[in-house]
Amino acid sequence: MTERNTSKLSLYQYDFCPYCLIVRRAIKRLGIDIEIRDTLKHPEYRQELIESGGKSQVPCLRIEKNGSVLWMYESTEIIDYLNRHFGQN
Ligand SMILES: N[C@@H](CCC(=O)N[C@@H](CS)C(=O)NCC(=O)O)C(=O)O
Repeated sequence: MTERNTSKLSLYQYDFCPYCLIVRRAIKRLGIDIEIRDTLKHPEYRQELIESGGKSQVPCLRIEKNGSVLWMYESTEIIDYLNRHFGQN
């Protein structure tokens, strides 16, 4: 089922990361609104990513669902997730 509520998603990333760019392009193509958290411009986001996600690697999609949080690393996995949840099918 197509879902439009993205309020529980945020993307940890930074501008000059090529893997982040392809995720940002997928977000744009899908026309969804996801909070972007730049880990270079905002060291507190990087710290949060390391402490809660487990590593500083970007992109990472933070998914908050039913009170629990999932930290999804890997651009291909993130794009698959977004296509599954927000793509038209
Ligand atoms: N296989 C990963 C590669 C991601 C990756 O290599 N990201 C780099 C930035 S382009 C990174 O996070 N390096 C470690 C760091 O910045 O702490 C993916 O497709 O998402």
